[in-house]
Amino acid sequence: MKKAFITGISGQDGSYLSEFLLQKGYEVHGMIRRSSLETRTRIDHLYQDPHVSGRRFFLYYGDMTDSSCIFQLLNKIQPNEIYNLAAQSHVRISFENPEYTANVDAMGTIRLLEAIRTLRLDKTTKFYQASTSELFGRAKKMPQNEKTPFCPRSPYAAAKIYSYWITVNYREAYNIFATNGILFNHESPRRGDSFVTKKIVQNVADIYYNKANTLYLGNLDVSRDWGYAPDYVESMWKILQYEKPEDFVIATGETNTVRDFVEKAFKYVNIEIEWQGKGIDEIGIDKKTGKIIVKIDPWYFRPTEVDILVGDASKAKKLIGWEPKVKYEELIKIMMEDALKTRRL
Ligand code: NAP
Ligand code: G4F
Repeated sequence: MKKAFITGISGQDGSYLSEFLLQKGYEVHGMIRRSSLETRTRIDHLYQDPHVSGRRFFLYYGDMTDSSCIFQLLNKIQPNEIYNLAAQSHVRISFENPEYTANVDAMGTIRLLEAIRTLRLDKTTKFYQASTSELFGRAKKMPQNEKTPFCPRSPYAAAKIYSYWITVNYREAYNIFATNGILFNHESPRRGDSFVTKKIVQNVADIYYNKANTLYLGNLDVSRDWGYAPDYVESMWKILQYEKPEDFVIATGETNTVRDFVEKAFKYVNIEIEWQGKGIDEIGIDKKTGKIIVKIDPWYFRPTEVDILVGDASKAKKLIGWEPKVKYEELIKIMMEDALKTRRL
Protein backbone atom coordinates (compact mmCIF):
# COMPACT_ATOMS: atom_id res chain seq x y z
CA MET A 1 0.00 0.00 0.00
CA LYS A 2 1.41 3.39 -1.01
CA LYS A 3 1.77 6.04 1.68
CA ALA A 4 1.12 9.73 0.99
CA PHE A 5 2.01 12.58 3.31
CA ILE A 6 -0.02 15.77 2.81
CA THR A 7 0.79 19.13 4.38
CA GLY A 8 -2.23 21.45 4.35
CA ILE A 9 -4.55 18.43 4.56
CA SER A 10 -7.29 20.49 6.23
CA GLY A 11 -7.43 22.98 3.34
CA GLN A 12 -9.58 22.96 0.21
CA ASP A 13 -7.11 20.96 -1.90
CA GLY A 14 -5.87 18.77 0.96
CA SER A 15 -9.39 17.53 1.62
CA TYR A 16 -10.13 16.66 -2.03
CA LEU A 17 -6.69 15.11 -2.50
CA SER A 18 -7.21 12.92 0.60
CA GLU A 19 -10.50 11.63 -0.79
CA PHE A 20 -8.88 10.99 -4.16
CA LEU A 21 -5.90 9.09 -2.72
CA LEU A 22 -7.98 7.05 -0.27
CA GLN A 23 -10.12 5.98 -3.20
CA LYS A 24 -6.95 4.92 -5.02
CA GLY A 25 -6.09 2.66 -2.07
CA TYR A 26 -3.40 4.87 -0.46
CA GLU A 27 -2.67 5.23 3.22
CA VAL A 28 -3.02 8.98 3.79
CA HIS A 29 -1.04 10.83 6.46
CA GLY A 30 -1.60 14.52 7.05
CA MET A 31 -0.22 17.32 9.18
CA ILE A 32 -2.65 19.63 10.97
CA ARG A 33 -2.09 22.68 13.17
CA ARG A 34 -3.22 22.79 16.73
CA SER A 35 -5.95 25.38 17.28
CA SER A 36 -8.16 26.20 20.25
CA LEU A 37 -11.22 25.02 18.32
CA GLU A 38 -11.12 21.69 16.54
CA THR A 39 -12.68 22.96 13.33
CA ARG A 40 -11.52 20.71 10.55
CA THR A 41 -14.83 20.59 8.76
CA ARG A 42 -13.36 19.75 5.34
CA ILE A 43 -11.88 16.46 6.58
CA ASP A 44 -14.20 15.52 9.46
CA HIS A 45 -15.93 12.94 7.25
CA LEU A 46 -12.56 11.21 6.65
CA TYR A 47 -11.49 11.06 10.29
CA GLN A 48 -11.01 7.57 11.69
CA ASP A 49 -10.77 6.84 15.37
CA PRO A 50 -7.18 5.82 16.30
CA HIS A 51 -8.54 2.71 18.05
CA VAL A 52 -10.10 1.34 14.86
CA SER A 53 -7.96 -1.32 13.23
CA GLY A 54 -7.05 -1.19 9.54
CA ARG A 55 -7.49 2.55 9.24
CA ARG A 56 -5.87 4.40 6.34
CA PHE A 57 -6.25 8.04 7.41
CA PHE A 58 -3.82 9.48 9.97
CA LEU A 59 -3.46 13.00 11.34
CA TYR A 60 -0.50 14.49 13.23
CA TYR A 61 0.00 17.87 14.86
CA GLY A 62 2.75 19.95 13.32
CA ASP A 63 3.58 23.21 11.62
CA MET A 64 5.51 24.24 8.52
CA THR A 65 7.55 26.61 10.69
CA ASP A 66 8.82 23.75 12.89
CA SER A 67 11.57 21.79 11.17
CA SER A 68 12.05 19.29 14.01
CA CYS A 69 8.47 18.08 13.73
CA ILE A 70 8.74 17.85 9.94
CA PHE A 71 11.88 15.69 10.26
CA GLN A 72 10.27 13.47 12.89
CA LEU A 73 7.09 12.98 10.86
CA LEU A 74 8.89 12.08 7.64
CA ASN A 75 11.20 9.71 9.52
CA LYS A 76 8.25 7.98 11.15
CA ILE A 77 5.94 7.81 8.11
CA GLN A 78 8.54 7.20 5.34
CA PRO A 79 6.02 8.25 2.67
CA ASN A 80 6.23 7.31 -1.02
CA GLU A 81 4.71 10.66 -2.01
CA ILE A 82 4.73 14.06 -0.33
CA TYR A 83 2.23 16.73 -1.36
CA ASN A 84 3.28 20.11 0.03
CA LEU A 85 -0.01 22.04 0.04
CA ALA A 86 0.37 23.95 3.33
CA ALA A 87 0.56 27.70 2.88
CA GLN A 88 -0.63 31.08 4.04
CA SER A 89 -2.50 31.07 0.75
CA HIS A 90 -4.26 34.45 0.72
CA VAL A 91 -2.55 37.01 -1.53
CA ARG A 92 -4.15 40.11 0.09
CA ILE A 93 -3.22 38.88 3.57
CA SER A 94 0.39 38.28 2.49
CA PHE A 95 0.75 42.08 2.30
CA GLU A 96 -0.34 42.25 5.97
CA ASN A 97 1.84 39.32 7.09
CA PRO A 98 4.78 39.14 4.67
CA GLU A 99 7.32 37.65 7.05
CA TYR A 100 5.03 34.89 8.27
CA THR A 101 4.03 34.14 4.68
CA ALA A 102 7.70 33.74 3.74
CA ASN A 103 8.35 31.50 6.73
CA VAL A 104 5.54 29.11 5.81
CA ASP A 105 5.37 29.36 2.01
CA ALA A 106 9.11 29.58 1.27
CA MET A 107 11.05 28.25 4.27
CA GLY A 108 8.49 25.51 4.87
CA THR A 109 9.40 23.97 1.52
CA ILE A 110 13.14 23.86 2.18
CA ARG A 111 12.42 22.25 5.56
CA LEU A 112 10.62 19.41 3.76
CA LEU A 113 13.24 19.05 1.03
CA GLU A 114 16.09 19.04 3.54
CA ALA A 115 14.28 16.34 5.52
CA ILE A 116 14.00 14.22 2.35
CA ARG A 117 17.69 14.72 1.63
CA THR A 118 19.16 14.18 5.08
CA LEU A 119 16.86 11.28 5.98
CA ARG A 120 17.96 9.68 2.68
CA LEU A 121 14.42 9.42 1.38
CA ASP A 122 15.58 10.68 -2.01
CA LYS A 123 15.34 7.26 -3.70
CA THR A 124 11.95 6.32 -2.26
CA THR A 125 9.96 9.55 -1.92
CA LYS A 126 8.45 11.76 -4.62
CA PHE A 127 7.75 15.41 -3.84
CA TYR A 128 4.98 17.67 -5.17
CA GLN A 129 5.16 21.43 -4.60
CA ALA A 130 1.96 23.51 -4.80
CA SER A 131 3.19 26.24 -7.11
CA THR A 132 0.86 28.88 -8.44
CA SER A 133 -0.10 31.01 -11.41
CA GLU A 134 0.65 34.00 -9.14
CA LEU A 135 4.29 33.37 -10.11
CA PHE A 136 3.48 34.78 -13.57
CA GLY A 137 2.12 37.96 -11.97
CA ARG A 138 2.37 40.76 -14.49
CA ALA A 139 2.82 38.32 -17.36
CA LYS A 140 3.78 39.69 -20.72
CA LYS A 141 2.57 36.63 -22.62
CA MET A 142 -0.95 35.22 -22.95
CA PRO A 143 -1.66 32.40 -22.24
CA GLN A 144 1.02 31.42 -19.73
CA ASN A 145 2.81 28.09 -20.00
CA GLU A 146 5.86 26.41 -18.42
CA LYS A 147 8.21 28.66 -20.41
CA THR A 148 6.58 32.02 -19.54
CA PRO A 149 8.89 34.20 -17.38
CA PHE A 150 7.81 34.84 -13.81
CA CYS A 151 7.00 38.33 -12.51
CA PRO A 152 5.65 38.02 -8.92
CA ARG A 153 3.47 40.82 -7.58
CA SER A 154 2.97 40.03 -3.89
CA PRO A 155 4.81 38.72 -0.82
CA TYR A 156 2.85 35.49 -1.37
CA ALA A 157 4.10 35.13 -4.95
CA ALA A 158 7.66 36.06 -3.92
CA ALA A 159 7.63 33.34 -1.26
CA LYS A 160 6.17 30.81 -3.69
CA ILE A 161 8.83 31.62 -6.28
CA TYR A 162 11.51 30.57 -3.80
CA SER A 163 9.69 27.28 -3.32
CA TYR A 164 9.38 26.78 -7.06
CA TRP A 165 13.12 27.24 -7.64
CA ILE A 166 14.31 25.29 -4.59
CA THR A 167 12.19 22.39 -5.80
CA VAL A 168 13.87 22.58 -9.22
CA ASN A 169 17.26 22.90 -7.53
CA TYR A 170 16.83 19.83 -5.30
CA ARG A 171 15.74 17.87 -8.36
CA GLU A 172 18.86 18.89 -10.27
CA ALA A 173 21.35 18.85 -7.40
CA TYR A 174 20.27 15.70 -5.54
CA ASN A 175 18.26 13.78 -8.12
CA ILE A 176 15.14 13.94 -5.97
CA PHE A 177 11.84 13.28 -7.79
CA ALA A 178 10.73 16.84 -7.02
CA THR A 179 8.02 18.51 -9.12
CA ASN A 180 6.02 21.71 -9.37
CA GLY A 181 2.35 21.88 -10.30
CA ILE A 182 1.78 25.47 -11.42
CA LEU A 183 -1.93 25.58 -10.73
CA PHE A 184 -4.21 28.40 -11.79
CA ASN A 185 -7.10 29.43 -9.52
CA HIS A 186 -9.33 26.54 -8.57
CA GLU A 187 -12.50 26.85 -6.57
CA SER A 188 -15.23 24.73 -5.01
CA PRO A 189 -17.80 24.83 -2.23
CA ARG A 190 -14.84 24.08 0.10
CA ARG A 191 -12.97 27.26 -0.91
CA GLY A 192 -12.04 29.54 2.01
CA ASP A 193 -14.75 32.16 2.66
CA SER A 194 -12.56 35.19 1.90
CA PHE A 195 -11.50 34.19 -1.64
CA VAL A 196 -13.47 36.13 -4.19
CA THR A 197 -15.59 33.34 -5.76
CA LYS A 198 -16.75 31.92 -2.43
CA LYS A 199 -17.36 35.39 -1.05
CA ILE A 200 -19.50 36.27 -4.07
CA VAL A 201 -21.68 33.13 -4.03
CA GLN A 202 -22.25 33.35 -0.25
CA ASN A 203 -23.22 37.02 -0.43
CA VAL A 204 -25.48 36.47 -3.44
CA ALA A 205 -27.28 33.71 -1.52
CA ASP A 206 -27.59 35.95 1.57
CA ILE A 207 -28.97 38.83 -0.52
CA TYR A 208 -31.40 36.43 -2.21
CA TYR A 209 -32.63 35.23 1.22
CA ASN A 210 -32.85 38.85 2.49
CA LYS A 211 -30.16 38.12 5.09
CA ALA A 212 -27.81 40.79 3.70
CA ASN A 213 -28.10 43.90 1.58
CA THR A 214 -24.74 44.53 -0.03
CA LEU A 215 -21.76 42.66 -1.46
CA TYR A 216 -18.53 44.68 -0.94
CA LEU A 217 -15.71 43.95 -3.39
CA GLY A 218 -12.37 45.34 -4.58
CA ASN A 219 -11.19 45.33 -8.19
CA LEU A 220 -13.97 44.07 -10.47
CA ASP A 221 -11.96 44.13 -13.69
CA VAL A 222 -9.26 41.59 -12.91
CA SER A 223 -9.48 38.30 -14.81
CA ARG A 224 -8.74 34.83 -13.55
CA ASP A 225 -8.61 31.35 -15.09
CA TRP A 226 -10.98 29.60 -12.68
CA GLY A 227 -11.17 25.78 -12.56
CA TYR A 228 -12.73 23.21 -10.24
CA ALA A 229 -10.60 21.99 -7.31
CA PRO A 230 -11.47 18.23 -7.52
CA ASP A 231 -10.22 18.22 -11.14
CA TYR A 232 -7.02 19.95 -10.06
CA VAL A 233 -6.06 17.55 -7.25
CA GLU A 234 -6.14 14.72 -9.78
CA SER A 235 -3.43 16.56 -11.73
CA MET A 236 -1.21 16.59 -8.61
CA TRP A 237 -1.30 12.81 -8.45
CA LYS A 238 -0.78 12.47 -12.21
CA ILE A 239 2.29 14.72 -12.03
CA LEU A 240 3.87 12.36 -9.49
CA GLN A 241 3.03 9.28 -11.60
CA TYR A 242 4.79 10.66 -14.70
CA GLU A 243 7.97 8.80 -15.72
CA LYS A 244 10.24 11.70 -14.71
CA PRO A 245 10.00 14.75 -12.47
CA GLU A 246 8.84 17.77 -14.43
CA ASP A 247 6.86 20.98 -13.87
CA PHE A 248 3.36 21.39 -15.28
CA VAL A 249 0.90 24.24 -15.79
CA ILE A 250 -2.64 23.23 -14.82
CA ALA A 251 -5.43 25.51 -16.06
CA THR A 252 -8.67 25.64 -18.05
CA GLY A 253 -7.43 28.08 -20.73
CA GLU A 254 -10.44 30.39 -20.18
CA THR A 255 -10.29 33.70 -18.34
CA ASN A 256 -13.14 35.80 -16.92
CA THR A 257 -13.45 38.96 -14.87
CA VAL A 258 -14.65 39.22 -11.29
CA ARG A 259 -17.41 41.47 -12.70
CA ASP A 260 -18.60 38.65 -14.98
CA PHE A 261 -18.56 36.17 -12.07
CA VAL A 262 -20.71 38.57 -10.02
CA GLU A 263 -23.21 39.03 -12.89
CA LYS A 264 -23.53 35.28 -13.50
CA ALA A 265 -23.87 34.44 -9.79
CA PHE A 266 -26.72 36.97 -9.41
CA LYS A 267 -28.27 35.75 -12.66
CA TYR A 268 -28.44 32.28 -11.09
CA VAL A 269 -31.06 33.65 -8.69
CA ASN A 270 -32.73 35.76 -11.41
CA ILE A 271 -31.24 39.06 -10.32
CA GLU A 272 -29.96 41.23 -13.14
CA ILE A 273 -27.28 43.76 -12.28
CA GLU A 274 -26.90 47.21 -13.77
CA TRP A 275 -23.56 48.94 -13.17
CA GLN A 276 -23.42 52.68 -12.52
CA GLY A 277 -20.55 55.04 -11.73
CA LYS A 278 -16.79 54.57 -11.96
CA GLY A 279 -13.80 53.55 -9.81
CA ILE A 280 -14.46 53.36 -6.08
CA ASP A 281 -17.88 54.97 -6.64
CA GLU A 282 -19.11 52.24 -8.92
CA ILE A 283 -22.23 50.44 -7.72
CA GLY A 284 -24.24 47.44 -8.84
CA ILE A 285 -27.99 47.88 -8.83
CA ASP A 286 -30.74 45.25 -8.89
CA LYS A 287 -32.48 46.21 -12.15
CA LYS A 288 -35.89 45.10 -10.90
CA THR A 289 -35.93 46.71 -7.44
CA GLY A 290 -33.42 49.55 -7.89
CA LYS A 291 -31.61 48.47 -4.68
CA ILE A 292 -27.82 48.85 -4.46
CA ILE A 293 -26.49 45.33 -4.03
CA VAL A 294 -22.77 45.73 -4.92
CA LYS A 295 -20.39 48.40 -3.62
CA ILE A 296 -16.63 48.91 -3.83
CA ASP A 297 -14.54 48.81 -0.67
CA PRO A 298 -10.98 49.97 -1.42
CA TRP A 299 -9.68 47.82 1.47
CA TYR A 300 -9.89 44.87 -0.94
CA PHE A 301 -7.55 46.54 -3.44
CA ARG A 302 -4.01 45.17 -3.38
CA PRO A 303 -0.91 47.40 -3.31
CA THR A 304 0.12 45.57 -6.50
CA GLU A 305 -2.42 43.62 -8.51
CA VAL A 306 -2.27 40.77 -10.99
CA ASP A 307 -4.61 41.98 -13.72
CA ILE A 308 -5.06 38.90 -15.84
CA LEU A 309 -4.10 35.24 -15.79
CA VAL A 310 -4.88 32.55 -18.33
CA GLY A 311 -3.06 29.24 -18.56
CA ASP A 312 -2.03 26.93 -21.36
CA ALA A 313 -2.11 23.36 -20.00
CA SER A 314 -1.25 21.63 -23.27
CA LYS A 315 1.89 20.04 -21.82
CA ALA A 316 -0.22 18.40 -19.08
CA LYS A 317 -2.74 17.20 -21.64
CA LYS A 318 -0.02 15.67 -23.81
CA LEU A 319 2.25 14.10 -21.17
CA ILE A 320 0.02 13.17 -18.25
CA GLY A 321 -3.38 13.09 -19.97
CA TRP A 322 -4.89 15.77 -17.74
CA GLU A 323 -7.76 17.98 -18.86
CA PRO A 324 -10.29 19.97 -16.84
CA LYS A 325 -13.76 18.41 -16.72
CA VAL A 326 -15.68 21.28 -15.11
CA LYS A 327 -15.67 24.60 -16.95
CA TYR A 328 -16.43 28.13 -15.71
CA GLU A 329 -20.25 28.24 -16.03
CA GLU A 330 -20.66 24.84 -14.42
CA LEU A 331 -18.33 25.87 -11.62
CA ILE A 332 -20.56 28.86 -10.84
CA LYS A 333 -23.59 26.56 -10.85
CA ILE A 334 -21.92 24.10 -8.43
CA MET A 335 -20.88 26.90 -6.07
CA MET A 336 -24.24 28.71 -6.23
CA GLU A 337 -26.20 25.51 -5.60
CA ASP A 338 -24.08 24.82 -2.54
CA ALA A 339 -24.34 28.41 -1.25
CA LEU A 340 -28.12 28.42 -1.66
CA LYS A 341 -28.35 25.18 0.29
CA THR A 342 -25.96 26.09 3.12
CA ARG A 343 -26.97 29.77 3.57
CA ARG A 344 -30.71 29.03 3.73
CA LEU A 345 -30.32 27.67 7.31
P1 NAP B 1 -6.11 26.62 1.78
O1 NAP B 1 -7.54 26.13 1.66
O2 NAP B 1 -5.86 27.99 2.28
O3 NAP B 1 -5.34 25.56 2.69
C1 NAP B 1 -4.06 25.84 3.20
C2 NAP B 1 -3.68 24.73 4.15
O4 NAP B 1 -2.39 25.03 4.70
C3 NAP B 1 -4.62 24.55 5.35
O5 NAP B 1 -4.73 23.18 5.67
C4 NAP B 1 -3.87 25.28 6.45
O6 NAP B 1 -4.20 24.83 7.75
C5 NAP B 1 -2.45 24.89 6.11
N1 NAP B 1 -1.45 25.75 6.75
C6 NAP B 1 -1.36 27.11 6.69
N2 NAP B 1 -0.32 27.54 7.42
C7 NAP B 1 0.27 26.44 7.95
C8 NAP B 1 1.38 26.22 8.80
N3 NAP B 1 2.11 27.24 9.29
N4 NAP B 1 1.71 24.94 9.13
C9 NAP B 1 0.96 23.90 8.69
N5 NAP B 1 -0.12 24.04 7.89
C10 NAP B 1 -0.45 25.30 7.52
O7 NAP B 1 -5.37 26.50 0.36
P2 NAP B 1 -5.78 25.64 -0.92
O8 NAP B 1 -6.66 26.45 -1.79
O9 NAP B 1 -6.19 24.28 -0.49
O10 NAP B 1 -4.37 25.58 -1.68
C11 NAP B 1 -3.45 24.52 -1.42
C12 NAP B 1 -2.06 24.95 -1.85
O11 NAP B 1 -2.06 25.26 -3.24
C13 NAP B 1 -1.54 26.20 -1.16
O12 NAP B 1 -0.15 26.04 -1.02
C14 NAP B 1 -1.83 27.33 -2.15
O13 NAP B 1 -0.92 28.38 -1.96
C15 NAP B 1 -1.61 26.61 -3.46
N6 NAP B 1 -2.38 27.08 -4.61
C16 NAP B 1 -3.73 27.24 -4.51
C17 NAP B 1 -4.46 27.63 -5.63
C18 NAP B 1 -5.95 27.80 -5.56
O14 NAP B 1 -6.50 28.45 -6.47
N7 NAP B 1 -6.63 27.22 -4.60
C19 NAP B 1 -3.79 27.86 -6.85
C20 NAP B 1 -2.41 27.66 -6.92
C21 NAP B 1 -1.71 27.25 -5.78
P3 NAP B 1 -5.45 25.45 8.59
O15 NAP B 1 -6.67 24.69 8.09
O16 NAP B 1 -5.08 25.16 9.99
O17 NAP B 1 -5.51 26.90 8.26
O1 G4F C 1 -9.93 34.98 -4.95
P1 G4F C 1 -8.68 35.76 -4.78
O2 G4F C 1 -8.35 36.24 -3.42
O3 G4F C 1 -7.52 34.85 -5.39
P2 G4F C 1 -6.05 35.18 -5.93
O4 G4F C 1 -5.51 36.41 -5.36
O5 G4F C 1 -6.10 35.06 -7.41
O6 G4F C 1 -5.21 33.98 -5.31
C1 G4F C 1 -5.69 32.64 -5.33
O7 G4F C 1 -5.27 32.01 -6.52
C2 G4F C 1 -3.84 31.86 -6.65
C3 G4F C 1 -3.58 31.17 -8.00
O8 G4F C 1 -3.47 32.14 -9.00
C4 G4F C 1 -3.34 31.03 -5.50
F1 G4F C 1 -1.99 30.85 -5.62
C5 G4F C 1 -3.65 31.73 -4.18
O9 G4F C 1 -3.24 30.88 -3.10
C6 G4F C 1 -5.17 31.93 -4.09
O10 G4F C 1 -5.77 30.66 -4.00
O11 G4F C 1 -8.71 37.03 -5.72
C7 G4F C 1 -8.93 36.94 -7.11
C8 G4F C 1 -9.01 38.33 -7.69
C9 G4F C 1 -7.89 39.26 -7.25
O12 G4F C 1 -7.37 39.93 -8.37
C10 G4F C 1 -8.55 40.25 -6.31
O13 G4F C 1 -7.98 41.56 -6.32
O14 G4F C 1 -10.23 38.94 -7.22
C11 G4F C 1 -9.95 40.28 -6.86
N1 G4F C 1 -10.95 40.72 -5.86
C12 G4F C 1 -11.85 41.70 -6.05
N2 G4F C 1 -12.59 41.88 -4.95
C13 G4F C 1 -11.11 40.23 -4.64
C14 G4F C 1 -12.14 40.96 -4.05
N3 G4F C 1 -10.47 39.23 -3.98
C15 G4F C 1 -10.88 38.93 -2.73
N4 G4F C 1 -10.28 37.92 -2.06
N5 G4F C 1 -11.89 39.65 -2.10
C16 G4F C 1 -12.54 40.67 -2.73
O15 G4F C 1 -13.43 41.29 -2.15
